[in-house]
Amino acid sequence: MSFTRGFRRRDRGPRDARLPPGQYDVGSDWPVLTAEPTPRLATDTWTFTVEGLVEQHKTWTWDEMHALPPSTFQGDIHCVTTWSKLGVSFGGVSVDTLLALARPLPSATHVLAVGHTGYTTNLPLADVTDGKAWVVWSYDGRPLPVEHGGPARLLVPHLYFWKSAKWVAGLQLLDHDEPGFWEQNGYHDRGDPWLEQRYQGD
Ligand SMILES: Nc1nc2c(c(=O)[nH]1)N[C@H]1C(S)=C(S)[C@@H](COP(=O)(O)O)O[C@H]1N2
Ligand SMILES: [Mo]
Repeated sequence: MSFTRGFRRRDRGPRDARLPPGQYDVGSDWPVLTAEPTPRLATDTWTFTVEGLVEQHKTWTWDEMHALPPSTFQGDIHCVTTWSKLGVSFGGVSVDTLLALARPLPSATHVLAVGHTGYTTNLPLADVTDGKAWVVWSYDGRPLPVEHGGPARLLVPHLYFWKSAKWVAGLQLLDHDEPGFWEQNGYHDRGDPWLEQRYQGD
């Protein structure tokens, strides 16, 4: 009997502990999932806005965003359609940095992330604070490809990837939960992959 050490297959062999239940490792692929036509956004007119229940409504231009303290994420992303991508790295700015400047009011409990295309997704404020969410414009040290949300997308890697709005335009701070695009179409309100919160009722 002989073994090939390190032999791995996608559907056999030891399961990577980084994979949440029901997920598989997509490897070097990166599937594209987009509900709307892919927009071409020019960075010289691009803006990101934090508004709603904040002390200071804030809008940043592309250059202003890049002047903020940089922040990177290294880890894994999980799509509700069951693929996960392990060991990815993104660069941009922490949502904490943006909220520290806009200063959410005590009444703010949720955010609605809005895309330049009109795509929306909702999150509890606690899911985008304390180092859990980013606005990112680089992937693996290169500009984020347009089909993956470039020039910039939201990144909330601890939740299913539909929460990571591509072509993100801003965050609205709310005192209530407001279901976004997929959440209105049967997907779970929060979407924790470790709890398999895929659909409403999960
Ligand atoms: N604007 C926008 N953002 C979006 C989506 C979308 O359709 N439009 N799809 C979501 C879903 S369901 C997933 S799985 C990821 C896919 O990101 P990717 O295409 O970079 O893999 O983006 C999320 N963000
Ligand atoms: Mo998805």
